[in-house]
Amino acid sequence: MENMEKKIDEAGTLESLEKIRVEIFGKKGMLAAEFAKMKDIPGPEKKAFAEGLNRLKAQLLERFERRHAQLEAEEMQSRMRAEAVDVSLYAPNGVKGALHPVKDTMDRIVDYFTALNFSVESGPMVEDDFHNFEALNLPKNHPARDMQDTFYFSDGTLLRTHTSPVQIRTMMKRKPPIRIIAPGSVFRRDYDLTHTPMFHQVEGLVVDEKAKVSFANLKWILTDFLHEMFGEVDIRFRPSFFPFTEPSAEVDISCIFCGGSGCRVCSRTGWLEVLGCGVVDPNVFEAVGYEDVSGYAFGLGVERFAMLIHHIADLRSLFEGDIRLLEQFR
Ligand code: 2U9
Repeated sequence: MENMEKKIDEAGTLESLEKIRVEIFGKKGMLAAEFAKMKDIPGPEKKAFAEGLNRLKAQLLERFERRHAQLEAEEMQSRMRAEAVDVSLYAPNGVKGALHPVKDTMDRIVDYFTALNFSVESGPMVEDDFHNFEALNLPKNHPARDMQDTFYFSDGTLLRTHTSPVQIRTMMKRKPPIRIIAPGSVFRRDYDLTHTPMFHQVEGLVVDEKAKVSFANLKWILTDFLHEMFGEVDIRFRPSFFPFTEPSAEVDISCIFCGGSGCRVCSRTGWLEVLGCGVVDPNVFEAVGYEDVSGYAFGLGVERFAMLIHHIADLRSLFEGDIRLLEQFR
């Protein structure tokens, strides 16, 4: 009996413990042989004999289970040691990844605005006429709605042509004040040197009580933003027109290639157009059921920013997936 306990305790592996289990508890094992002796025990002593054997069985079982748990834990430990990976090891010749310049630029833009307490919103890329056009004061006959410019599906839905429907959806589910940016992919039927059918925008929208939002606020934030993105450039706001803003402006920076003296990139003007913006048109607020508020909005193309920041000459190289482009951004 002591011999059996010792055997259990000394089993060095789960495999040898299993052999011992069969030896003790198996059909032809030591306990079965002891129980078989019952038939030769005289009647009055049978009960005590059986009790003694059952106690022994319980003791051995407990011993076995304890050892089994120990061995299982030890084997797990040694397997974990054997399979451990030291992530701090120096990796010679390791190939590092890099963010795509569009993603990197998008992150920098988003970081600027989130630091100023703007929240980041997103929405569907397949949109309907109301959210993409109607609510944005783009009337039924507006050229942007043309089949030539917009990808339509046969059921009348479309690929969003700007991220503005995200702002519409946000206003319709939330009350002012609103302070959001909407980064994302947009789609237009255009393909040439300076246009691709899919590109990325970041748009911003601020809405609050009338006294709290002005064109002056818009001018300040965009000026600060452009200095953050392009350094010490001159900035000018030019009057423009968008259906969803009134008044509207386009924003130029002094050419970062020639410093403003005129070169091929800026078409000898000394200026590069980088943003559109304006004060939100009252018709937009009417469409989403907002009253007594004022707001400003802006929009930019991320690819254009990426090309200017990283001096990339051809827009299409951003979409070719050539690893030699990415290797330059590690
Ligand atoms: C709502 C109200 C107003 C977003 C705006 C622009 C001006 C703009 C272009 C920049 C380059 C598009 O990617 S681009 O071609 N965008 O000039 N975007 S104001 O105005 C909004 C948006 C949503 C509810």
